[in-house]
Amino acid sequence: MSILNEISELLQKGRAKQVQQLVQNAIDEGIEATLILNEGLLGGMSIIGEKFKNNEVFVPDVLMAARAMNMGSQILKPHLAEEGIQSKGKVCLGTVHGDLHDIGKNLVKMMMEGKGLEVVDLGTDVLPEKYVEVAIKENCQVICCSALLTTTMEVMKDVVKAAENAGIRDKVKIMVGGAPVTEDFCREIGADAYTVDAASAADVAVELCKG
Ligand code: B1M
Repeated sequence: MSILNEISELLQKGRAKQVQQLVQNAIDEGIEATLILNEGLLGGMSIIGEKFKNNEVFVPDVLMAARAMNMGSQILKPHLAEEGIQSKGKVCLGTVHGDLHDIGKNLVKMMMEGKGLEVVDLGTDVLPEKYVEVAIKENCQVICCSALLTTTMEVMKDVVKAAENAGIRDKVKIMVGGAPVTEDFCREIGADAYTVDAASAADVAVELCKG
């Protein structure tokens, strides 16, 4: 079995320490960090997601896999980031109100920091007004919202409205993403940008900060 398959298998079993060790071994073998992320960690996470959907595994299994995912990506962090670069802008980022999924949001943060952006992490379950309050206080150029549930993605509309009500809509860009979110949805709610993954979110945020 290849080391990337092994990482995926161990992640599915929630063996966080072994995942961490194997990620380190893969780096030492010279395997690219993005490949380890996409094929090892995210590969395993997507299999767990399918099993969760089919009731083959349950919440505790998913939580253990999520912990392994987070610990594995911590090892990758310095390898994904271009260190020591000047700030290219400032954004605030959070998972919307009612939603506790944070793995994708954490990856977006990691990629954005890697591109030289300052990221104010608001965590999960973030109220629309909180994004706006922090964007004003911290002088953020972009508000970034993540959602994983079809029910909570609707909160993104309220974030756009909250920015309009606070009179900052022309000064701050709003980016949206997460598994159920689409380009059409982004347009429909009046947000500025949607990206399908964390790496392109970081590229687009850098561009938006330039503007
Ligand atoms: Co939940 N969950 N979950 N879950 N969970 C999903 C999302 C689900 C699809 C599973 C399923 O049924 N197949 C389903 C949603 C169904 C729907 O809405 N249509 C679901 C459900 C139903 C639930 C609960 C309601 C289950 C329950 O309690 N009955 C509950 C809700 C809790 C809540 O939030 N209020 C729940 C709970 C949980 C756990 C706590 C057990 C755990 C979360 C742990 C954690 O995050 N710390 C969990 C997990 C792990 C999942 C799955 C298995 C994996 C999600 C994940 O982390 N993926 C998920 C199934 C799946 O996705 N296959 C599922 C990996 C992550 C890297 O991907 O977040 O999509 P993702 O991020 C991607 C892109 O989307 C993008 O970048 C990342 C990759 O590059 N991206 C952005 C993300 N944010 C972005 C922002 C951007 C741009 C790109 O710009 C700002």
